[in-house]
Amino acid sequence: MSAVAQVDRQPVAATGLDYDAIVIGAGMSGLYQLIKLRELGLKTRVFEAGTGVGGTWYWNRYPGCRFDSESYSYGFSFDKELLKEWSWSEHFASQPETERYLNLVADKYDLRRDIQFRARVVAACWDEQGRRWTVELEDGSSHTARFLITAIGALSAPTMPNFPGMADFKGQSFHTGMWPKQPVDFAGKCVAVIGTGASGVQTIQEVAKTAAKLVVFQRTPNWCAPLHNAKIPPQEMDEIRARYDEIFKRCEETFSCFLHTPDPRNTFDVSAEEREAFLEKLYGERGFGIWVGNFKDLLTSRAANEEVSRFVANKIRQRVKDPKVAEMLIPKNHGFGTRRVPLETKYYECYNQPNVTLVDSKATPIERITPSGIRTSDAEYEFDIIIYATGFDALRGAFDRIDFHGKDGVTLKETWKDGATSLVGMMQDGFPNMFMLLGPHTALGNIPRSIEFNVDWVTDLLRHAQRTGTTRIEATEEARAKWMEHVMEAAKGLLSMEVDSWMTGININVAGKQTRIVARYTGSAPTYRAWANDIAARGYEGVTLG
Ligand code: NA7
Repeated sequence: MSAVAQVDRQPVAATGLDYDAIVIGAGMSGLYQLIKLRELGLKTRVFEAGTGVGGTWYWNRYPGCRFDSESYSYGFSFDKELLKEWSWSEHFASQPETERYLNLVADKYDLRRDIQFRARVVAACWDEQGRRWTVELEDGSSHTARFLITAIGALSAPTMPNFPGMADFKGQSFHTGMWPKQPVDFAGKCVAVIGTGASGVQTIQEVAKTAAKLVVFQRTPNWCAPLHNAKIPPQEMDEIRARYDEIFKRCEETFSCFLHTPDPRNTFDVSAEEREAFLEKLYGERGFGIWVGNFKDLLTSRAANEEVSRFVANKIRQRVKDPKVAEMLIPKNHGFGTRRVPLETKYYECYNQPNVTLVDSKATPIERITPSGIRTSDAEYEFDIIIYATGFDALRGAFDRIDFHGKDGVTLKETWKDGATSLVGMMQDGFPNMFMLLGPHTALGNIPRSIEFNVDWVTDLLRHAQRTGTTRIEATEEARAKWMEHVMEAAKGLLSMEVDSWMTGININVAGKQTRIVARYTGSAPTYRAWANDIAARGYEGVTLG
């Protein structure tokens, strides 16, 4: 551990600044970045809005929240000792287990002494003359540092709908991404869930177990597929542990860093029988295989996509007893995999239960929240609890909630008024010495794999700055423009780009953000890493060091 990692307000010798580096957020990115900054001997402060570490796994404590990526492909890979010590109890770990895991990491590295909790950052301003950032917290305090690293998450700015009457509801209401710490009891209660994305699906299948009545308000059905979760007995965990090198090597090689990667064949390269058997096999396997391990043209060929969609639609028809309800659950306006595929455990069977009702909230829209429940265009419902599983202002939402002022006082909001841009998702010209972990246009996929890459890349750049006595680092406009050209090129021809989702920036809860955009990098993770590594290998070409 670094000897200079005090949490006091003694200025960093020679610079007069409070810290060498400020990190915003103590989720997986912030924790790992803190560990790496200590290795560089940088005096670092992490500001975290919550009262504990974990980020996504701290805030999303809604019932049923768990991984959709295999647990052993999701944890940190950098610490061999930790890999030996920690046992995952299930192939897809639940939120409480992941939160425990991240707390163990924080304990092991004694990270909390450099983290200030209940510290929401509201503004950050660059001072060109002093080559420093001043970060302002909600409590009015301000803190200076040479470098600013945002570890604020890609899906961390929850969005609420704007139905009239929301404040008048007399029961309890929650957003899945801001779930309270104290358990919520559904037994004997009438519960509404609004939204059927990945969070809604996980919530619904859990709440349906105990609620007296559950009404699901679905605006757009999603294509869901079975998770096939299972416990990991100790002996199997030992076997997994012995394969960690192989597991992480595989994640490094695949398109989105998952254990699954596209099958090299096209959908119609094989006979109808072979195709059916392959899809059947994928549907019976764990995790994202049916989405990211499917025929390689699934997400680019309309005919291929229709064929796989037909297969999954039939599965839904087989699983849901009432044919009318089954049809309501089958997406009609987008093909399989063109939006994030929620993975489920008996989700469709919930709709066979007498206590669960599905409402088509496109056909009969929610008109208002009443003091006792929800009024749609054709009915009035009474509820004890309303759950908003209405998603996030993805990728740039967390940036928009902080007032970033860069060079010449220009704000990040102004800079991104026609859509967010970046150099490899990590830097933006006009904002020197600011680095974004999981910023817009990073490769997402299996997120911790991207986090580790992003943190290592930023750490190497800061190490280079230390060696060369550099105190100012800024992406060039040309390098950023070239990367953005590549981002746009990579998205061409993808069926997902035609569909409304957070991946295309169509999130109708956020005023003024209904323009179709390419929100994330859609090329492969290896291509993404090669691009970023190439910048470093060329002595940080495209980055001005001064
Ligand atoms: P998503 O996937 O964005 O889903 C949000 C859901 O909420 C979706 O079904 C929306 O319907 C629905 N929604 C949003 N606003 C409204 C209003 N105003 N009225 C009715 N329904 C609404 O968010 P999640 O939290 O489930 O998942 C986000 C990511 O987190 C996920 O991709 C994983 O990577 C983890 P719509 O489809 O827009 O019609």
